[in-house]
Amino acid sequence: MNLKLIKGMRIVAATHNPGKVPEIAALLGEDYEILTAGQLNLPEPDETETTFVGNAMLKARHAAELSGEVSLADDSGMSVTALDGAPGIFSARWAGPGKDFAMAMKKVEERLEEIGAPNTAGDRSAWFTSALAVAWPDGPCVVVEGIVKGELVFPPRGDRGFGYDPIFIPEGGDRTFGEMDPAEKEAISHRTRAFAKLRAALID
Ligand code: ITT
Repeated sequence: MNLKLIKGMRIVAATHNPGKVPEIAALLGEDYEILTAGQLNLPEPDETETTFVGNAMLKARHAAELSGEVSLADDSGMSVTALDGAPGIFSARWAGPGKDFAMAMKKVEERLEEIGAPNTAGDRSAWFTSALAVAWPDGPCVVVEGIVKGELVFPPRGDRGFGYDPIFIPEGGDRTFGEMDPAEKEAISHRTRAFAKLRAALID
C-alpha cells in the first residue's frame, strides 16, 4: 500500500469551514485536484473525540469512507493558558450555531476578566493547534500536529483570516493574524507547521 500523496491525485478537503479551504488549498499547492466536502455534499460528522488528533482522524475517515477518495481534515483551535487551555477543541462551538466569532472572542475576553487576568503578556498567552489527518478509503490514516504560540489582544484587530485571528498576535510579532495578508499568516501558522510534517511523511 502506497501511503504517499502523488502529484495529480484527487484529494478531498474534508472541511465545512470556508476559512480553512483557501489555507488548505494554498498548502497543497497546484499539484493536486482539490474537492471540498461542500462540493461533494458530504454531511458534517459530530466531533465526538476529546483531542484535536482524534477529531481530525474522525473527520478524515468520515470523508474518505463517504467519498471513496483520499481525504485531508484539519481539527484546530485556540487555547488560552489562563483559561486552562479553553476553548481548545471547543473553539468552533464557542461561536454557537450562528458561527458568531465576534461573540466567541468577547467570551474569551469576559472569561479572562472574570478570573481577573490583567492585560499582561504572561496572562494573555495562548496558542493555536492544528491537527491534520489524511485518510485513505481503504483504512489507513496519518495524523500530525502543529502549533503556534502567541498572545491575545483586545479589542479584536483586523478583518482578514477567520475565527479568532483578530485577537491573536503570533510570538515575536506586533500584528494580529487578522491584520496579516494570507501569505504572512501562512509563513508561520499552526496549519503550515502541521503541513510541513505531513509533507515530510507523505510527499516525495
Ligand atoms: P470543520 O470541522 O468542518 O473543518 P470547524 O470550523 O468546525 O470546521 P474545527 O472543529 O477544527 O473546525 O474548529 C476550529 C475552530 O478554531 C475554527 O472554527 C476557528 O474558529 C478556530 N481556528 C482554527 N484555526 C484557526 C485559525 O487559523 N485562525 C483563527 N481561528 C482558527
